[in-house]
Amino acid sequence: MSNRLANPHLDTMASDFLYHLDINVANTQDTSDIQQKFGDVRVVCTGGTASRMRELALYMRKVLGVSDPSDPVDLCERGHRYAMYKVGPVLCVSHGVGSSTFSVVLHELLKLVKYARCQNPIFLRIGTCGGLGVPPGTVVVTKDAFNGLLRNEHQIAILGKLVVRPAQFSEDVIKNIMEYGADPNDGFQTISANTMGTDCFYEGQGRTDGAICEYTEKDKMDFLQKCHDLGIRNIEMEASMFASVTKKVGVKAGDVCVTVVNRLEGDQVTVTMDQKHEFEQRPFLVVGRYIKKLLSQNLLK
Ligand code: R2B
Repeated sequence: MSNRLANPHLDTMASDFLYHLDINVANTQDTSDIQQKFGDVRVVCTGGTASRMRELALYMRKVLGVSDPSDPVDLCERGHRYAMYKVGPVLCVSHGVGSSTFSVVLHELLKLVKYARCQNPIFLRIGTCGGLGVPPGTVVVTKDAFNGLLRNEHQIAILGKLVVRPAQFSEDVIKNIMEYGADPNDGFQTISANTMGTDCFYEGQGRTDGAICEYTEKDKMDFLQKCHDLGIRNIEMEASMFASVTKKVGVKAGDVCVTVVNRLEGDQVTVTMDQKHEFEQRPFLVVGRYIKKLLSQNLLK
């Protein structure tokens, strides 16, 4: 990551309040306080809920051999929007549901690591998703991110115009996660495949069980088959935004999600909460091994 983001206006700001994180960069010319607090961060892990990110923080303590009996501290508690935990060089941050809530915290996190002068930090999303032709519990490491129009890009309205940006994740992050994170003895499959990120959980993902539906079951199945033919094996709500923003600013990133339903067999998520919880540990395992290798072998370049 270069020490500049894709925004020349930032260079003219004397201070910068990262509002949703409740972090004040009081002097952008002298960020030594931010550097002291966050300068050692090498990996930023993001995921939907605050409780899952707290659990991930506890898990990362084990992975990194950090012995700390105290309760993890939410560094953004006063912001009341997102939760952030720090375990040595790893940040675990919640992002809510979907691209819109995620993009808010992503912009602020990218500015945070810039002000903190972090060295080539890697951004990861650890999430849940619907699967496409794979059994529930499968972990999918995203290759290309498609939007709801089945294009390998992200679209965003800016100043009244549609701006289209490419949405691919870093090839070496994908390769390293597959090589060091996946283990055939895990008892579940970890695959690398394309992901569709939509702006809506119901109609946007072709579900027939939302409050509105104006298509038939056959229309839905034709669409899902088309997705499958494009190599899409999971559907969530963040991948195309996440891939495009990180690509635009030159930060390496990866998306690792566990499927909770096979959409070729139904729309409703019917796994029990215990099963869902067990599934949610799977990306922890994969990403935990990857991060351990990354930090020990200094793959962060
Ligand atoms: C997967 O799970 C959430 C919706 O239930 C959403 O964040 C996603 O992409």
